[in-house]
Amino acid sequence: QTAKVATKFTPTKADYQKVYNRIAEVIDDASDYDDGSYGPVLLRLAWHASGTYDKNTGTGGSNYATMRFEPEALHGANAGLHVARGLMEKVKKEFDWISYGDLWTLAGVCAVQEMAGPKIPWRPGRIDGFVTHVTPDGRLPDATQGAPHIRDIFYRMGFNDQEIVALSGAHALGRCHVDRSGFQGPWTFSPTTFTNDYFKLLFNEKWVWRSWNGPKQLEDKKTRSLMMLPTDYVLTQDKSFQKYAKAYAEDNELFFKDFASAFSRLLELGVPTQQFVAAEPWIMGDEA
Ligand code: DDH
Repeated sequence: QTAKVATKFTPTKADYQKVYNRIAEVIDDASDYDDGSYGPVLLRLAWHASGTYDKNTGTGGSNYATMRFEPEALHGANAGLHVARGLMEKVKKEFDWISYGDLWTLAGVCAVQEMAGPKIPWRPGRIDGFVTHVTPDGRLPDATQGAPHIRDIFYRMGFNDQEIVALSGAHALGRCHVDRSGFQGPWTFSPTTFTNDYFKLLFNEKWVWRSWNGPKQLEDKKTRSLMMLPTDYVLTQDKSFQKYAKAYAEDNELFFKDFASAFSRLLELGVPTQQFVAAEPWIMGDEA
């Protein structure tokens, strides 16, 4: 007689690749949504799940996926992200062994890569936490503010000026929604393709304050169809930010390389190293 041994399912890279492939299908199944892709809103979910990290207390970050809980789901900055969480809930039903933190960060990686961006090194190991792990409101950037605020927020996560600017290039993608943030419109003419156009447009277009009833935002003088947030425009005004923003406007390859490394790090903030199942991050999507 053979003894029955209870075996715990240990997912391999191939299993995570299956999740990635499913997310890629979800991203494209969006003919009636925004610009025809769920990629931008999924990227925003991965960023807001990770960007709560505080290096001084070691709290926040993607480890416990605390945006599942009401206090954090209702934080003003997270308005609209229920769309992204709802999409991932369906994927979670099919692959119930993956943690929410791994799922959401993998969705961010998939979004960038499927929208023609750089490969983002990623590895699994996040665990689901509890409501007690929720961080206080106010840890994500406020678009109405200036350079000191941007530095406060991102230095708290452990990033420097160059990394702040590189990460901001994500605004090549997606758009603002009046019913989510109060702001309106896309930053670029190709909001579902990852490019350095955000930086190019910042310097090549003339940006003027939009006259409207909404919050202060800029529009391009020529077509009046693009927008910049006050925090975006600061990247052209602050001397240190400007240096990096110009470099990224001139060199797409440099932007891709620096974005990939800063974003990969962002996704791992607050995750104890011993939790990661692999010593080095993986490149997903290669065997899709
Ligand atoms: Fe952002 N972002 N973001 N952002 N963001 C918005 C949309 C998107 C700020 C404010 C806003 C990053 C940095 C900043 C994306 C990615 C990233 C919106 C509009 C506001 C407001 C939301 C809405 O109405 O739907 C501010 C302020 C900052 C800052 O750094 C000072 C970073 C670092 C990222 C990243 O991914 C690394 C993406 C993508 C969107 C588009 C979402 C969508 O639904 O489309």
